[in-house]
Amino acid sequence: MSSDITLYTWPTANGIKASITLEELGLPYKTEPIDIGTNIQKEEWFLKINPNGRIPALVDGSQRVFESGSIMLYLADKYDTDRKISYAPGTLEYIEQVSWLMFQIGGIGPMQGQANHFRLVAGVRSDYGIRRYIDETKRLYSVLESRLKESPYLAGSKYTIADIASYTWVRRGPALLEIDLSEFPALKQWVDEIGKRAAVQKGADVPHVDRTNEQTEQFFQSARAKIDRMANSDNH
Ligand SMILES: N[C@@H](CCC(=O)N[C@@H](CS)C(=O)NCC(=O)O)C(=O)O
Repeated sequence: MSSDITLYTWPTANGIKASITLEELGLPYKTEPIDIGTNIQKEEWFLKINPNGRIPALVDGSQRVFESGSIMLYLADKYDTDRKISYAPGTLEYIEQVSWLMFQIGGIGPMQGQANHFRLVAGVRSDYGIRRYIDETKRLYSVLESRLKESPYLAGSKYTIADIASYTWVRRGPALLEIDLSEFPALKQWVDEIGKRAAVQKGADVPHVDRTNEQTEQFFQSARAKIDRMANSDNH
């Protein structure tokens, strides 16, 4: 099947869900780097592709697709005819796959996103905010842990887009939030295994940004240290 795909993205947890999916499917695509630090994603031309002004977004011929979850479903439904990383619509596993995908989109993404904000980015220090969102992130990880104790992958016996969606967030839990994944052994094993896939490694580097892992970790550490130096601003 032919495709004419342009992916507008940046190598963040949401961005790489789309590039990893494209790499897993072996689909050709063009990448338009959207450095979210410069706010190009709020420009008029980009809002026509994603009215929400965020990455990732994709254009395939005359079709625009925004929201990482809908991009993954679109690519799987249209191009994964061999069912390499998805289950076929109409099957029991398909609904399981969509359920775990929505669990990530509605749970881990927003909660871990807020945890990242309070722990690394906020202009004030809120111990309440940090605790609340890290605790909630860990609670969601424990839901994944329970599932992965009974099933090799989230939707069943096969690695699917549901795994990709949670993987991109969970892999960053330790470096960003100092979450110790050894508390979640099945989840840790799953993260380590998915991280070895060639398509995952390739897709996680789209677009390539010239920064080593050490520099990235150093950047996260300094951001946390900056928050730690502030006085807690919560009213008790
Ligand atoms: N629910 C959206 C969230 C997208 C999102 O929050 N993207 C972030 C990067 S991970 C972004 O574009 N941030 C820049 C901004 O908010 O302006 C999705 O899953 O695609």
